[in-house]
Amino acid sequence: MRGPIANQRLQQWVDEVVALCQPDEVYWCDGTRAEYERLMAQMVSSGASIPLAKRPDSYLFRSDPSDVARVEARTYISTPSQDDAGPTNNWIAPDELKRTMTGLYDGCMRGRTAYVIPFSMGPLGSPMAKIGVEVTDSPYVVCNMHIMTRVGDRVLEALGADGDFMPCLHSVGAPLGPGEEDALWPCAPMEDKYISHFPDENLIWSYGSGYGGNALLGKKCLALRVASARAHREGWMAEHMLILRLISPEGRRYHIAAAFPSACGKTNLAMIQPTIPGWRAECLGDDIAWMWIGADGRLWAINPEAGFFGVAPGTSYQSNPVAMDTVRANVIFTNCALTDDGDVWWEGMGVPAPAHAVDWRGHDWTPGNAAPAAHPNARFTVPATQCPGISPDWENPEGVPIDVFVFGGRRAGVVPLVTEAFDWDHGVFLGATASSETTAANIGAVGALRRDPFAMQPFCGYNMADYFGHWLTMGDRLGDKAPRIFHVNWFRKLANGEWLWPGYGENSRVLKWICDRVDGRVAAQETAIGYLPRAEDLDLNGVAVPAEHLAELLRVDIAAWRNEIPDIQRHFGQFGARLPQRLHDQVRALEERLANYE
Ligand code: OXD
Ligand code: MN
Repeated sequence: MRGPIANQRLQQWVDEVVALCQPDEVYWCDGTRAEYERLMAQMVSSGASIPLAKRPDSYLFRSDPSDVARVEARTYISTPSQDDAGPTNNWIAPDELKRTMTGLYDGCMRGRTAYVIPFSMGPLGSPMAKIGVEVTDSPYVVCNMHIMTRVGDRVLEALGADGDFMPCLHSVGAPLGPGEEDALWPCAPMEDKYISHFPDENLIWSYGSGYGGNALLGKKCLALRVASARAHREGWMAEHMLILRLISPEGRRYHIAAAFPSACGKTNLAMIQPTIPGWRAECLGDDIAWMWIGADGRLWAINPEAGFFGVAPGTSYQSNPVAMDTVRANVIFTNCALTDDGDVWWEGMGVPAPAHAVDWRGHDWTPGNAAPAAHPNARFTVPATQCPGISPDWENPEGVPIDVFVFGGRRAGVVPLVTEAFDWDHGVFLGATASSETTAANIGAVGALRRDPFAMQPFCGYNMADYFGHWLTMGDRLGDKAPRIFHVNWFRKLANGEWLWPGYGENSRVLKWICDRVDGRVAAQETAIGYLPRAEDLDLNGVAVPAEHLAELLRVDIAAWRNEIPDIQRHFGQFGARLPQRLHDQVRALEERLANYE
């Protein structure tokens, strides 16, 4: 046990948590490799973690079958007034939520150790970095936090005696009676799970789930939900965006921040290897961007995370060779299948299914089995430093200047391959109306269409209408230094289900058009929905895209777009008078343009 903590407020908060949760022991994490290995060894001996004979220093965990994804239905933004959480968030008044959760936390760590994890989101020393402290009773969470954030003594040193931190309380919600045997993946039933945010207090309380997005509180909870509310108050931005550097053959660097809903290929795009000769890419982040206006008036960005928590199924040497090389060793896998020779396997890995495996539930599995071997939301947790495509600037405390925003979603129809916004307000409209077919990253229906503004629907910690207003204000402040805004859709399909666009590395062809637009090197056609490339404007040398596919990818289907309007109005209608007038103006302008392009 360490001596007294210099930061009184931290010591006091930990004392309060310990008095409430009553763990058997309290352990302050130092963030060392030895600590990681010790905890992992304990989990191996309990059976919770399976070492992989075929992958050095790598482990497989199987979650409880009920605890496989984020639980949006049990996620709360608890502001004093419900209006401040807005119609897209679940809300319970802070007093009531704290009362309910205090009841659940009372004695919830009995039989367990409370781990205190001081962590930094953002490189220590960056003007943008924020310190959090997570108290958790899950050693799985500690090991994942080691990878996803910067953990330990160096954070306490940076915090000092009076530094500010965001308190993050997490329990799996499964106290142990004397002598009671632990579950391999302890968690609470769905109705007792709460993922709660008190944005006005920069406070997070999570109970009942061990799954990444619900339990690694630095990620979605702190770096998006609480940070977005804080960014609104303080005049910066916390976004669900990858950060990518593209380098032209001449050496010009373009920094792209791109927002896609969960499981829409964000990690693939973050690690893209351009197929166009001479173009290169470097990855700076795959999930979250924090951005602020620098002294030069431009928008600068850092990735607050230190690792990748990626979706495994579908990751292959075809879809994401860089990720495959990143996960060769030193990885925590969750809910993948286990092969008989001691490796992981998942659907879409690009190698034949093993003749026999143990599926994510721990059952025997053979090809032809109706259920998948890996859960569709199976994950890998891996340090960013292991990524062969990581940018030398990924930890630069000053960040990188953003040239371009890209929004996107998964739409089988209607939405073209790429569209450039007419101007900032139109770009905000594209972000605010972005939509996608739902995936397995959240528990719920898969394949239904939902509006997912800026890919922030599950992650915006305040009223989404005010968030739209914040984007408009940021554009006003950035003026002619504002990044240009584009919308992409890699997921167009023919009626027979065939993909229209090859995707993956070939997406660089769209990114090249975007970069050429930024520097005024290529033309575009003005359409009712924005600027689109003409077929000849895209560099398609070396890729076979049938002319009729290309025509469809770049077609603006006026009738289909008219059909979108009622849904956009319904979507905006939920915000009532709080929706900025400038977005109403955008709907009207779109209607008028659609009428003119009859
Ligand atoms: C994620 C998500 O885990 O968006 O990144 O769900
Ligand atoms: Mn995400």
